[in-house]
Amino acid sequence: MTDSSQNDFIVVSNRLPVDRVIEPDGTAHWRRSPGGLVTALEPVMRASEGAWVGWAGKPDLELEPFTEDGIDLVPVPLSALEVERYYEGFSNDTLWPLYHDVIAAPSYHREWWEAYQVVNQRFADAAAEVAAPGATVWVQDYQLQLVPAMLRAQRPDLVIGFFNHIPFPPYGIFAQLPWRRQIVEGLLGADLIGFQRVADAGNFTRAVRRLYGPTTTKGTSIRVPSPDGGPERVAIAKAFPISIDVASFEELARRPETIERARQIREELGNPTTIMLGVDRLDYTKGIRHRLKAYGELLRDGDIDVGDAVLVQVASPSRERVAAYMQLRDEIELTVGRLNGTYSTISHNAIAYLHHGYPREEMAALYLAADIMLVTALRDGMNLVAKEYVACRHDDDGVLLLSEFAGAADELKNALLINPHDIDGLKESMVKALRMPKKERASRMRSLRRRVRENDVSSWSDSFLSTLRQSADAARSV
Ligand code: GDG
Repeated sequence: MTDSSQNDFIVVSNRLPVDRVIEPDGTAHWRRSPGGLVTALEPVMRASEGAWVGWAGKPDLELEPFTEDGIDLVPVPLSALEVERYYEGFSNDTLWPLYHDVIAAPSYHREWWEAYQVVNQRFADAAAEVAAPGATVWVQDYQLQLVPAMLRAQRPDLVIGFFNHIPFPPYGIFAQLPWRRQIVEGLLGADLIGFQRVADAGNFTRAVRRLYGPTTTKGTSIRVPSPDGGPERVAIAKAFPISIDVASFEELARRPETIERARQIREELGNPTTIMLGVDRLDYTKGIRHRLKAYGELLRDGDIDVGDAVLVQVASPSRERVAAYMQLRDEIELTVGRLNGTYSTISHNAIAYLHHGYPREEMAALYLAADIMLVTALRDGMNLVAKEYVACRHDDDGVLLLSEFAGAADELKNALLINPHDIDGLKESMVKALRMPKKERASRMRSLRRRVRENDVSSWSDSFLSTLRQSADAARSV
């Protein structure tokens, strides 16, 4: 660990980019979690004495800062009650459903909001403590929306960026939040507030106008009043669509062992003509129920035969202590059981349902094996699965069905865009994908691949950080 007050670049996110692994002999060590964010930020971290501030993922664990794989990590402790109220409660049962168009009903509890404020202050304090004078701090996501203003209050010298990985809802929905004003004030502590889609940035600036008056915003610029009556600042709200480490997915998918594993998967599934694939955290925003409904009707109507086609659904376990997620799991597993009971044969299953997390290597093989990728989210900030599928298809084959409610639809226009609420439309697109001639598949996939290559995760972080520097310079020269 470097001198603890000397970090020039700091990332603050709910979770540190490492997981604690306990070996069978009881020894514990840390393993880097595979997310794209770490990959994108690693070069910046190394070039500028970087540090990462976040929770280590276990409640009631007090840890000193440590270095893992060359990254300085600053753990922020959370008690079991804070995990329940700040994380499972306010973040995942208030903000998550509210920001995803109230697909599930958000719960509003004052004690959750209390915990959210206390924990956000703790993250802000931890970042303020390790930041060198004039350092750049990049705060990530909806769990930490109060951190920018809390940080600015104690360290006005810092350059502060914020990126929201999930959608920002229209004001008519956002206005439900009893603490809507405090959340907007928290975000406005940043010099640059980044969103996935242009529409999200627009929703945010409209919320600012509703709360602060119509003259506070012009284009992407927002005039932020000073809390102590001092001079105004300017903050920028703008879209920066996130991406993946395209080259590393492609490299993985080109390995002979991945290609062989993809062949094996097809064989183990009984060599069907068509493999359809869904890969999602088991979350009600992902539209898994809508997908199953459409698939079930295609089986019922005889458009799909279990001897010819199979649906592989990876539903990785997620937020298993939140009631809405427990209920969703029950509903999905009931539906899968019914469909398999009705349509499977001794030799062929209608649906291969997998409630597991898999290593990246297996994911790449699944992407390569899948003839049709189903992304049917009801609302999704971006959806990286869609981009990973495209990155893996170096054979220029495979059809991507993509919900127009996922941020990825703004870029991946050559996918088959669908409205998951329109079950007949979804079925038609699935049949179209099943029958699509090879030539059309190849030309669509080539164009999708060009698009994904143009904006990978390092162009995303470079573009955010260079706009952040410009915004901060402009704000300081006012
Ligand atoms: C949020 C926003 C936005 C899933 N199962 C396994 C596995 N995954 C990986 C996927 C993908 C990631 O998890 C999921 O990313 P998504 O973008 O699809 O969705 P969220 O988790 O909801 O992410 C989203 C994202 O933040 C980034 O800004 O795009 O809109 O909701 O990378 O591959 N990975 C492995 N095994 C699994 O079983 N290895």
